[in-house]
Amino acid sequence: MGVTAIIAAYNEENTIADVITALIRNPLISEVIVVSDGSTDRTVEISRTFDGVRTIALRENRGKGYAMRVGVENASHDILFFVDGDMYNVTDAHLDALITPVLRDECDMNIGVRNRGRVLNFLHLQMQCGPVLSGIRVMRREVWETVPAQYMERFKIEAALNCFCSRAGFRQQHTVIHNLDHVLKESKRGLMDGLVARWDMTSEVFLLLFELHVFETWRWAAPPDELPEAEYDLFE
Ligand SMILES: Nc1nc2c(ncn2[C@@H]2O[C@H](COP(=O)(O)OP(=O)(O)OP(=O)(O)O)[C@@H](O)[C@H]2O)c(=O)[nH]1
Ligand SMILES: [Mg+2]
Repeated sequence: MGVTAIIAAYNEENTIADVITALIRNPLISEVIVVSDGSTDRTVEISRTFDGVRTIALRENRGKGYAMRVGVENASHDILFFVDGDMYNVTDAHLDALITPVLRDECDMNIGVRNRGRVLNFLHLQMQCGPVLSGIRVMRREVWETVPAQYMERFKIEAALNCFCSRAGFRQQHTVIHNLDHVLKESKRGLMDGLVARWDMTSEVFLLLFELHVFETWRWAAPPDELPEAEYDLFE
């Protein structure tokens, strides 16, 4: 089974080339798709310089989950590997540790969790203190398809994947990844804009967790299940 790597990227001109380079040289990955979510920097230009990488340029910023959905619609393979565009120090060892458990059918979704030290890892993963929201994850297409369209939105998508993957009885695994770094919002956008973006992301996820795990049990009406068509340019 082939693996499609999908990078949903918003203004990642500083790191996207290194991420793409790591992905295209990995023999387990058959296809790389970059979905630029209305980026206003050189993300699309840089991505287009790589042979064999499909670059999808959404004309406006639609949010991470939406960009991932467009990536999946254009993916040729049934194992989907979502990768953040702001990582650095990505090695084959990282990629193999994430992909191999799904290829070997040891799980249906493998979530890459950045190492935070033994105590915090234990609290986070074994004691389940707080949701595992990492965007670096590999899954079978069937897992992706468990998520209703209205949750393929902005930063809701990771919490929604966790929830609907479990509800459908698919197997989730966590793999701790060492020495994989990423750029924080505050350094990408500046302190104030970064803090505002962090607040938006955190409150969105918190409200979604409330909705999925508390409110949904007694909600009287389901929201619409359709998202509007995306407008984009495809370069390959
Ligand atoms: N498609 C899309 N992707 C986004 C958007 N905002 C961020 N991303 C991407 O999502 C990934 C993670 O984004 P970050 O904002 O760094 O979020 P994070 O890494 O969870 O949080 P930090 O701890 O602040 O770094 C990167 O690949 C971003 O390019 C957006 O509006 N649309
Ligand atoms: Mg980041």
